[in-house]
Amino acid sequence: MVSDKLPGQVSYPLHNLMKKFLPGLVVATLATSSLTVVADEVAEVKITADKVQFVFDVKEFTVNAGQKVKITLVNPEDSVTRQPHNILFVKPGTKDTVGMAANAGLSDPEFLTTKHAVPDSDDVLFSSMLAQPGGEEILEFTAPSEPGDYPYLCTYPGHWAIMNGVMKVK
Ligand SMILES: [Cu+2]
Repeated sequence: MVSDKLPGQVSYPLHNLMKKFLPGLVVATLATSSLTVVADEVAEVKITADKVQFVFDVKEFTVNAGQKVKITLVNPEDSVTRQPHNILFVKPGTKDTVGMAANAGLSDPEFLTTKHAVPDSDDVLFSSMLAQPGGEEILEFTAPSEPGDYPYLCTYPGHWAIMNGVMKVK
């Protein structure tokens, strides 16, 4: 009679333990892969700049109020325009104001270098650094507690008018 277990064979106590906890594990896995966003889950959003036009591929996304958000801004390696891009999240209704401030920023010699094309404005809530072609920038923040439509835009001068979108906070 062979009493030794084969390598990898599960002993009975462990097997029972697995049976006891497995249903719970399955439920947890389903919950995290569900499309329903859970408040304490990080909303990861990848936003890619178009290679030819000054537009983002994501025009709109929704998060919960107070949710942690991680934005990955991608500037494609094979960008045709070879322009840098950033991403700013601004207060509801202030996209144009911030965009105009960005255009005006060109008179500041540091605007496109150390300031990463981010205008000095109280309407700017969160901003990334400039991503060069072939690069990416990560921007992490906590979504506002106030529900609403929060515009996002690239403030590299001349881009914002069409290079924008809306983060819906519900
Ligand atoms: Cu841009």
